[in-house]
Amino acid sequence: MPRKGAVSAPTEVSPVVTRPMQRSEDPEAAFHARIGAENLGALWVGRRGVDLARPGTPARPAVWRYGDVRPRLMEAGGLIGAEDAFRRVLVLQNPGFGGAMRATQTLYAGIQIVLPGEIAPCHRHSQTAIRFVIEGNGALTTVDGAATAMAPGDMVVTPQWSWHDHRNEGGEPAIWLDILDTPLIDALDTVFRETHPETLQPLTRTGAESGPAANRRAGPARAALDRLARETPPDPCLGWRFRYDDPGPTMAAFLQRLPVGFDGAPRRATDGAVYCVVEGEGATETGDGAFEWRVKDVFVVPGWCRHRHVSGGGAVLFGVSDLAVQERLGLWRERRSGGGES
Ligand code: GTQ
Repeated sequence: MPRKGAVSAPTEVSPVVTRPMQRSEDPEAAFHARIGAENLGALWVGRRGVDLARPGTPARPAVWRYGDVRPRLMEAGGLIGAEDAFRRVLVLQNPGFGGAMRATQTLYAGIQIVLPGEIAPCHRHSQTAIRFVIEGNGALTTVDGAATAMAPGDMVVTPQWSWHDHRNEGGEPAIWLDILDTPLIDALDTVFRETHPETLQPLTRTGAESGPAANRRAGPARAALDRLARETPPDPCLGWRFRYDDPGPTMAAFLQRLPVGFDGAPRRATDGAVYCVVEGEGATETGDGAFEWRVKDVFVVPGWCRHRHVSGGGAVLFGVSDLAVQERLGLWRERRSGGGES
């Protein structure tokens, strides 16, 4: 950090003052100590050595392998019921945040399990949630009075402040990826949360069979992606990328297809993303190392992290990032590069 003696406060003047000149030997240090006590800090010292030219999230590229996580989910299922846990979720904690519940700078991610017959009780909060179903048929989520079936590959959105509960009426565990904008909403100090008086809210309307909600189903989303793949050439960095219709004010969601033999070009963008592998396998290379992924694995590419994807047999990825809020604020940037770290 800063140079010698600039920041650390000198110890209080000793009762036996034998060298009265000691303090004034470093008047700058004395100044910083004095103003620190007055809740003031010198910008030119605090910023010394800090790279202000580009973003620098502590988030690291990271992968959670489903083969490792699933047994832990089943263990959790034996330890506590969904209703007692309220949400029985294993949180994907990015190693860059020292155990905090953050996957990226602005996004929370977790994997939730609801066993047959179980209920995750009704509540609402000011965060938006996007869920992507990984396995199990027979779960339902009710959002503001309308029940929606959850099948593998479906995306379900819980808009901010809408009542929601989940239940599993099928015969197999239901497991899905939850992505919430919690760290962002937390940074704004606007988190509110309320528990519904009933475990399950009353059903007051039928779910939407058309419009955005219908297009978030596995089949229609995949059909839209395949249409894109038939009609347009693949992007050198992204392959084909279908963007879901408006999943709320902060997050964007994608279904992305990497063609067979994909050897992606490097790219970085300011939106940090969480991906779930829907089909196939491949690898992602970053300046912080490379990792392989396969079906149902979840991985994170932090904001402004230069990376590229490769996939021999082709792959389909589901992705969520904070792109929507960055666009709204006019902050989003991307760079596609041959080289040069900047
Ligand atoms: O299902 O409502 O993973 O409120 C974290 C917070 C899931 C949910 C999470 C939540 C939920």
